[in-house]
Amino acid sequence: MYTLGEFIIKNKDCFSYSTESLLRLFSCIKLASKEIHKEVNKAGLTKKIIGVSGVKNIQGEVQKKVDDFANQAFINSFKSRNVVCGIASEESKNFIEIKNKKIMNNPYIVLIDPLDGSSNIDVNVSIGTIFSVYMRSSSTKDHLSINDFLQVGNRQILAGYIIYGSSTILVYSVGNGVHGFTLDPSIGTFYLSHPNLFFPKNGNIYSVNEGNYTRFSNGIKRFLRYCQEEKENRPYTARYIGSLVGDFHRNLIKGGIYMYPKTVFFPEGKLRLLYECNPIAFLTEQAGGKASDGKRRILDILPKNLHQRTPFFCGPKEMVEKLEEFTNE
Ligand code: AHM
Ligand code: MG
Repeated sequence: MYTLGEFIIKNKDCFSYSTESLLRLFSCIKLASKEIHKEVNKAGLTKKIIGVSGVKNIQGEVQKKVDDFANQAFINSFKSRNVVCGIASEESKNFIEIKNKKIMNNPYIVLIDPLDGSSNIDVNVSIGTIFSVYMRSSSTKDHLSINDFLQVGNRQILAGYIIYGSSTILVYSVGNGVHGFTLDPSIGTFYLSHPNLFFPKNGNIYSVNEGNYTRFSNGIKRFLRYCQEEKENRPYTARYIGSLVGDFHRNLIKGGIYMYPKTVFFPEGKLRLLYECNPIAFLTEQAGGKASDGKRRILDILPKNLHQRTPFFCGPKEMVEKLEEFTNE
């Protein structure tokens, strides 16, 4: 059984950039995720990460203590290792430039949703971290600019997530398939457990917050009726946790489509293009699937601002293409 580090070294030719940098990036990600794993697993016993922090984040949402804890864990971990020159987080208004001459020479920037689906922590349901890495677009001689972060998703060089569920699993891709590693908490090591993840054929799950049904467009409503029809391998089964990482992870393994369309409350969609949709879209495509805003490929959207939202649909190609037939009618 390979550890994550051994797997990276064995597959070093799959990453076009420096293997040492990739190992260092993962050293940051592993450390912060193990800190979160440790806190999440004793969440019922401590008030440290349960409940609200009293602060609102950039989206105007009340920040949970766990959001703040996870944000700090990742920022500290990335700041203290000489590997990224900038960080943008769903929980922070502006990007952070690491102003250390030596570090500014590093070409990598990271975008992160430190704790997605955090409202689930109070009820012991799976939550996750989502991350993606790009090369900065400006010269290492200059200060970072917003354009270093506003890149199209198809320029990601690394994307992944960590799910804190019945076990803690790290799933990533550098553009050469999708691989999952399960944490053995007794020794703090991630071992390869899910090599070459690929959406299975004949997926039959649909995941959407159906409480928003009356606010969906007619195209989405018709697609949902299609999912519920008794024909071929339908009706599909409905599964929705309300935790993107948890819903996506299940759909990737079992075969299903995830949907977060526009609603009256979220006229642009709820999920954030940079922190949530782009990395999940990258993994989706690497696993043989498709990710779309209903009309366009997610990975082709040029972001206009750091916290931009978008409608989001991802899953096995044939399911997303079927949905697009309805949304494009
Ligand atoms: P968050 O980033 O504030 O945690 O919100 C994102 C989460 C996703 O994990 C999940 O898929 C979605 O919001 C659920 O939204 P809803 O409760 O509206 O169904
Ligand atoms: Mg989120």
